[in-house]
Amino acid sequence: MHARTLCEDGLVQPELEPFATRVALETGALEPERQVSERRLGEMAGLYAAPVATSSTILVYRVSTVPVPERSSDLLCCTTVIEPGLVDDEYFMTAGHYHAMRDRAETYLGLAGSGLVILADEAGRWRALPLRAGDLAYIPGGWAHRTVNAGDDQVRFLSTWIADAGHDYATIRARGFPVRVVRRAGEPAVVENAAFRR
Ligand code: M6P
Ligand code: ZN
Repeated sequence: MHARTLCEDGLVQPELEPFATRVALETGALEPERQVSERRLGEMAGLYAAPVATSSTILVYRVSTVPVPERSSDLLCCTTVIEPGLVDDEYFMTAGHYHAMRDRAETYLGLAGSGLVILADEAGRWRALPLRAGDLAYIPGGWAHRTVNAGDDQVRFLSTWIADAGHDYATIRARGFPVRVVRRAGEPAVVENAAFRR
């Protein structure tokens, strides 16, 4: 146990005050909103199969975070809202990452829309999990994760993960995921990613 949290009488001394945050289910916003980041299409050039203008300011997704100390005894929570859209035939998605601390797990709870969580491990195995309202996706340590909006409406979900996990984006930038999610005859299809490097 962490020495700082132990009193002389052996009782755990809480370091943080309990707090409540509202998740506005109809928008995915947090109330109050404290830390919001937006990912625009231009920043995602190279992640989609098709070329993307680095100048594109089209909003792809927004992340609202509940800030807490980034240590193993805390849990980070955020909501993510992915807009519907396509880059050529590839659905809008998050950048995707491994955790810098590879063994750290995460959960996603779907709030709205029709999403897919694509997972990959460093041996090149992959999985796809559904993410619609009420779906809980469990992401064990060692699995990179990317969320795809495979529908026509916003995908909104709540994530919770061990707060010291960190984001490793570089490995995904360099290797990609083994699969992509594309629209075929109006329906989502998971297809091999020709550019994937193990
Ligand atoms: C989820 C969590 C966050 C992540 C966000 C966007 O909410 O996994 O940690 O930041 O999705 O995904 P990415 O960081 O890959 O762009
Ligand atoms: Zn993560």
